[in-house]
Amino acid sequence: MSQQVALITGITGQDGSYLAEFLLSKGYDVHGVVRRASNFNTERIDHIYVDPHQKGCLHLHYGDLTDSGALRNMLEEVRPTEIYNLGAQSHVRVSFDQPEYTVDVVGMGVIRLLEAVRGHQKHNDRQIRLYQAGSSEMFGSAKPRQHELTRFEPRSPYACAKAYAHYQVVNHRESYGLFATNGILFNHESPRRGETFVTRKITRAATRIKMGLQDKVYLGNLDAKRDWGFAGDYVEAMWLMLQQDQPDDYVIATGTSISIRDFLKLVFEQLDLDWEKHVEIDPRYFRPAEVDHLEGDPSKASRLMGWQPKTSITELAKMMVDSDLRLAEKELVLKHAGHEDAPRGGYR
Ligand code: NDP
Ligand code: GDR
Repeated sequence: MSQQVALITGITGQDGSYLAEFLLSKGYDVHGVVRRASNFNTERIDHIYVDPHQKGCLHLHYGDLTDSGALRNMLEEVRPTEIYNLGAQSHVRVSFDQPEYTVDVVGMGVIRLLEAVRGHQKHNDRQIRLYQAGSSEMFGSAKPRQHELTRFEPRSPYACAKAYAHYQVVNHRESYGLFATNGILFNHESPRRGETFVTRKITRAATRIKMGLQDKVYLGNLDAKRDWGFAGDYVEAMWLMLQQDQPDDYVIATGTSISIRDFLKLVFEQLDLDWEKHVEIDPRYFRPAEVDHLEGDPSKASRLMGWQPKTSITELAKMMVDSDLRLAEKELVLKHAGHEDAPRGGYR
């Protein structure tokens, strides 16, 4: 088989980093799109960029989902066999503050990419398979358990933009025969999760509290329920979707859900702490519209691709707590050496 070449948008994010590791381990030539930033933003992939022992190769290119010319040029240069579109302004709460920008990247970004793929295929007589990172947020207020045929009832600018992207992918598949697949992934977390998402915010705070580095954590709605899996398990599902004979849409989830309050208990108990002594509610973290309960039915993915989640919520919480404990320990050493960090920003 000829060399598989993957192009990943959002490679610097949580999922991008796990997916890049996974594809490199399978011998892929991996290319990633990186945004220009005034600080280094490749922390999550630096270990694979410098490691010369990986089987494949990792290459980075400047680009952005708002820049269609750059996307088209990249396809000509990289000539990928598979594209994984993970790039996004992915924070639901922030999408209420930046609706236009979010829709531009999350919604319009996908049509820019689809059109670039369509043009490339037409002029080069070669096929590119495309994975689109869809989200359980598209289900919004639809009743659990949600599956591939559940109607979308989005509740945020982010979710509306993801739903738009979903239908564009279906439309390009049906109109032009593109191999374009939607993964509808429920929440997935890891030690690399961004610190402003609720699970990581909690494990980061609880471990810092354990080390005496802070005393309180301020949160919003504790009643919402989510179906949380491990990002490492979910990137394998992305890859499997592009190995099928036909493009399709798949829900990826664990099939169980718990509330934010239950996750708090789970984490604080692992550290022998009483969460109620350390958690305060700050209305700034409430959303104009909330998604109350997401719980997915992954039976199609299991039946057709043999995919199963491997990590329980307790194992996931432990993995995140262990990793954040090590971070907090490092912070403590620095603090004792007189290098105290600035207070963590309240906007998080
Ligand atoms: P992250 O927020 O961790 O990563 C997002 C990535 O997108 C980063 O690499 C970011 O770059 C990049 N990005 C942001 N804006 C642009 C842009 N304008 N052009 C190109 N790239 C951009 O997200 P996750 O890794 O958690 O999620 C990956 C994808 O899956 C996203 O599309 C998300 O919406 C979706 N998703 C995530 C779920 C989850 O639970 N994690 C569940 C369902 C869907 P930078 O590092 O420079 O900011
Ligand atoms: P979500 O994840 O919105 O599901 O989107 P997030 O962790 O931000 O929120 C989950 C739930 O926790 C509640 N919550 C808080 N959330 C944050 N961020 N901060 C808080 O302080 C806080 N307190 C309570 C929220 O109200 C919400 O109900 C994630 C993202 O990765 C999306 O990109 C992805 O599409 C979906 O998961 C599936």
